[in-house]
Amino acid sequence: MGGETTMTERSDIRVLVLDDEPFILRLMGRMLANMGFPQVATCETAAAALARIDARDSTPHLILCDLNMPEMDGIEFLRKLVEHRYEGSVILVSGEDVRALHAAETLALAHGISVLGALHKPVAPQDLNRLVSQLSAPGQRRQRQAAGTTYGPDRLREAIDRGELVNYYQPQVAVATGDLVGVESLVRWNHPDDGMVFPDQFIGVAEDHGLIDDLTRVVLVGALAQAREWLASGLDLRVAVNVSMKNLASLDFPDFVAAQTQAAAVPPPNMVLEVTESRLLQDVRAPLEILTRLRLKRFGLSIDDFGTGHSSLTQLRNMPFDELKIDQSFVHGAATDDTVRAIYDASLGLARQLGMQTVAEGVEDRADWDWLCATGCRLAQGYFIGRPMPAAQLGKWMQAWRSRVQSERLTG
Ligand code: G
Ligand code: G
Ligand code: MN
Repeated sequence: MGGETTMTERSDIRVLVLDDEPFILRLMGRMLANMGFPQVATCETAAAALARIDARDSTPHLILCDLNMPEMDGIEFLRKLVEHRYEGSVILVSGEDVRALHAAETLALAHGISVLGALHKPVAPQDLNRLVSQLSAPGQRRQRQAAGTTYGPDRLREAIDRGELVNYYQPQVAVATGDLVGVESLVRWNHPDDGMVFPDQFIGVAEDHGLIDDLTRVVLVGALAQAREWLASGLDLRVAVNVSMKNLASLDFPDFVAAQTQAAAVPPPNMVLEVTESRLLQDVRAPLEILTRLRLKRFGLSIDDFGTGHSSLTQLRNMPFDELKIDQSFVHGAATDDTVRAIYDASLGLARQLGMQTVAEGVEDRADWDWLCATGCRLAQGYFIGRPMPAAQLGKWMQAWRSRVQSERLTG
């Protein structure tokens, strides 16, 4: 699996186009044929499409679906797809405005449907081609999700005690100069049998079974040791560590952080704690006390995933954060998507007015980077700059990044 679908694979794929306009059906049919799909069926109504889906030997692997249709519309059709146990992929095609199209895509994903993407009419062949090229990918996605629930708290407890958790570090750079300013620590589980396990598969388990305090302490101590090593080699970097709201229930947390930071001889402002609100806070007293004490000790406090509903305006009002991380969903594509841009602008403006430092997460391409340059966001983090990596790779990454900043003229 992986890579692009080949032409021979395309000939095996049954495609169904659903649209109430016969003209669109002819157009899309021709476009798909030109892309190497010989098996294209067309339907003018959702009911006819469902009949094909129910018939074993005509069930499509890919459906291109219009949204606005008389009788059953595309939204209702998506729900019916789940009822009819459709297991193939879907591409949404519509002349509706992009926010309606985006909402429909989000809905389809929430239904658990494998959505390759949404296309605005008139459809450009290269856009369609880009989406159908992902046809081999959904299997991989499902695999990663399916592995999600297999780790019990006992095994995780062992992993923490045996030192199987390792910190990866993702660079954060200054947009104006390209200089490396710091890193975010992202924990991985180096599982002896299963390989590298990602945190979305065990952080929840740790939070639900009283292991998150020990997990965070291991990550924090590791990050501090690494920060000390970097300092010793002449690299003055901020190190950010993710902290769960559940960590902010133990009142001795600030003393622990302060003692460890002092033992590692790392200046407190070099240690940044990133906080996301994982659920509604019933009692703010403990987190408020803990964060305020940390702030008074000069640690950095960053509000993570800002704007997602987990990190709210209320939190911003109440807690003494000095940095705001704009969530990746409001960064990537900000240059071209009006909605994303509006939320990005509002977040940046808010941070400025409150005198907070800003970090944009999810900088994935050159357009995102240029957008940050133009808007004056201070720090950037994302795949365009560097992926999370083991500490040992940072030196090599720095060299490569420096030469990219020059050769690609990334800074003004
Ligand atoms: O690392 P990834 O790149 O897959 O991170 C996925 C999620 O896991 C992110 O939301 C991140 O904040 C969270 N995460 C990563 N490392 C830690 C950690 O050490 N502690 C906590 N509480 N969350 C973490
Ligand atoms: O929730 P938190 O912000 O702590 O976690 C950051 C998450 O985002 C990690 O899972 C990290 O691997 C991921 N990440 C980092 N850079 C990018 C990026 O450019 N694009 C996307 N989609 N994810 C990213
Ligand atoms: Mn984070």
